[in-house]
Amino acid sequence: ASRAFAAVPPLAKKDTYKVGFAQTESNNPWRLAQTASMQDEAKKRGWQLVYTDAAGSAAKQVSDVNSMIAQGVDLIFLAPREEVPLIPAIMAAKGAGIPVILLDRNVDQSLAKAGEDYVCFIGSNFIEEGQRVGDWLVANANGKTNIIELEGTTGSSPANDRKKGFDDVIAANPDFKILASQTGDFNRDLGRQVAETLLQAHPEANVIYAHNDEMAIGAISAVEAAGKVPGTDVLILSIDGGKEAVGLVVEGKIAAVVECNPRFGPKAFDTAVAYANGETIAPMIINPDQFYDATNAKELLPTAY
Ligand code: GYE
Repeated sequence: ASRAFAAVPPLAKKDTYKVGFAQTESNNPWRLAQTASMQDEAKKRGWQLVYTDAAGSAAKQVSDVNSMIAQGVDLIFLAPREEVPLIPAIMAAKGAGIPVILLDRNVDQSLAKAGEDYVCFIGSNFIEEGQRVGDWLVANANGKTNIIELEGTTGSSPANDRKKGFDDVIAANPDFKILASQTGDFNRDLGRQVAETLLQAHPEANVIYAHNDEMAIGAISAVEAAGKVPGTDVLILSIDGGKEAVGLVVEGKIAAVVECNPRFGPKAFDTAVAYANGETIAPMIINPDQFYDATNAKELLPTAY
């Protein structure tokens, strides 16, 4: 109830800051690239970075934020694992007078708001990422219309939005059918297991849409284990666009991948400084994302993270 009446705490102007970065997990190249980008930027500016890794637990991430509050950081960068469970952490920081900037994942907009409870969200447009994959499939399917969807972490904004963006495109194209959609928790091995089970249950499947590279790479193993050829029998589509996945596009095993840019450091720190300077901050700051398929993957591979 209090949130409707109090603004986001200000950030004092200082030469250097002590800021927190509450990471959600570090079990994939995307997370490692994001963390490296934040650490490099802190070092470059001479800011102190208090880094925590919630290891895939929203409960641990809440306590990580609470410990940053206790340490008296100036500002908290938070990559909220799920849309709802991190709300109390945002409100606790606000109550303690510490501004929060959300990085890469968003929170439930009916429970907390940019410009009111936290400064802003910086990240990709996940609905658009899903749409771009769907549009590519509709244009390039060549008769492959039977889809298995591997969803990201249940309750996370990228899983919710990548599903919505893609499913809406498919719903508008009645030739295409989503046979099954199940979570693989953004995880390579779980993605492989779920893809194996779903390929057995739906042998007519000829498209797998994975919400991230890790599950797409797991799905390649599942397709091969089923005696099928990725790229020929089953089109595999992904989001993240790390080096390994873009290399697999070059090899023809992944058909197309939308990049989700993990290089947050410069933008995140610039936004904190702009906030301290009293500039108006947009509620959503959207990172630009590349798109890779057979037409450009080889040329762009050196630029992938
Ligand atoms: O796609 C995934 C990671 O939140 C955008 O989380 C991020 C996603 C990214 O673990 O690989």
